[in-house]
Amino acid sequence: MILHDIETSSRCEMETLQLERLCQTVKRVYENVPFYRKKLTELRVEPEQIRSLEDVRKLPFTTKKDLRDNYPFGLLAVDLKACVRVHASSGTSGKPTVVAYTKNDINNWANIVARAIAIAGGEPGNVLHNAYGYGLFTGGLGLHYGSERLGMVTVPVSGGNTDRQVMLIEDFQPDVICGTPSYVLNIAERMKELGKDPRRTSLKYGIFGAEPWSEEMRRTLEQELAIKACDIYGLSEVIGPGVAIECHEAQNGLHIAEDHFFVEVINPHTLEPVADGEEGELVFTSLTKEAFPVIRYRTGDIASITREPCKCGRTTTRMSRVKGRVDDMLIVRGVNVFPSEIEHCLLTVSELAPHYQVHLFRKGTLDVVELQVEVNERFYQEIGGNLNDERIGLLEKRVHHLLKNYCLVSIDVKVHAPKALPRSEGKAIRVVDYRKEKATL
Ligand code: DLL
Repeated sequence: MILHDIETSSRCEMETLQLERLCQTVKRVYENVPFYRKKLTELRVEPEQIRSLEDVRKLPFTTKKDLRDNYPFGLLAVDLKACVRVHASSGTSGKPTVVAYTKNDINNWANIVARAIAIAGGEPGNVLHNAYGYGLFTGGLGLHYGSERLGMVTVPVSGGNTDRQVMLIEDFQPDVICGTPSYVLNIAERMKELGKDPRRTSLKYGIFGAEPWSEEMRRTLEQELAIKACDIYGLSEVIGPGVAIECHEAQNGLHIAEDHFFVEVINPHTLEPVADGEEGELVFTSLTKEAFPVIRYRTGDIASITREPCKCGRTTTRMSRVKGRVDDMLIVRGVNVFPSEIEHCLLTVSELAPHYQVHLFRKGTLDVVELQVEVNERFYQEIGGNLNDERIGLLEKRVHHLLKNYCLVSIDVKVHAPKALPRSEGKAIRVVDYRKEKATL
């Protein structure tokens, strides 16, 4: 369902709107945020010098470190009293990064997410089961307000308490489910444990994001739950969920809400733009935010973009699936590997379950990468629950070779019984790094 004319506007119309909003945003931060005023002054850039979209390249980048250095409210462009909400994203170390919203920001965000849900197949009057966590994380409340704005019956379940999720899906008959792909997979697994068939629920569409997931994981989720699954992307620094989403018609790239966010893709080393279709780091400039505008925010997320029209009729720029974060990338003996590439390989192996973690150890001076993965119930039964069966050793070798061919690195593989690995209730932890702990022993 196309909610707004801007989704099908010509490039010229979209770019005219973007330029007008970019100029307003630069003026806003120059006048109201000392951090940006100082950076622009150092670069000798005045807001009046921004006359075309290419001029965005005259502007400074903003990083997560800048947000931390100005914790909690140093980058606000309005008085805190003019805000009605704050969110934060949990940092891996130290303080979280904090963002704030005015009433208009919340209103715009609800419209952005309503449009996103409609792009992914939701319709007014549908029931939406929202299993994203409610709280400082933007997933729960972000989807919640968008769902209400679209006129859906919104079930604010939040993450966790999986048995209750199963019961509510059975009783409330939702059409759409939202959550991290890893958590929704756990809900499906729990349904089976409880003797229910996850393919026979009322669900038709899934809106999954907040963590990297692969095309194979999409296939698994679609098969397990008999739904159409679309990828939703966003980050709290830019607004939260809704920055981009796949359409259910094509499921081929995520439509960026370009009337609110200007996208660039850069080489993270040279900081120069890369060509359309080439992978690089996504950089966003907000175009309509009042409380917390961001200029050229370096997301750390790796993807590419295309401006080719989509078969759904929308003309907005699309981004590819996010392959991973620059800081989640493993460098194994000089070769770069993302956990999503490991996921891609292991989901093609019929004996394995889609539950895995990558562990990093140090043996002497060498870094060792070990993939922990579960076998599925069927294969476990076949080997009579005996992990010493010679077929396990052969399976580990086979997966090792598969990874070597696809990712070009040597990764040790350790196969476990079903349900041996931790399950997520939100963002899955795919990489556990034991190297620092070992070093301090
Ligand atoms: O994860 C916002 C969100 C909520 C997006 C619900 C989608 C659905 P943060 O907690 O600030 O915000 O984390 C943002 O999560 O920079 C990416 O690394 C990752 N991420 C988000 N969506 C996707 C996705 C929310 N679809 C960080 N695919 C981002 C891959 C994603 N990674």
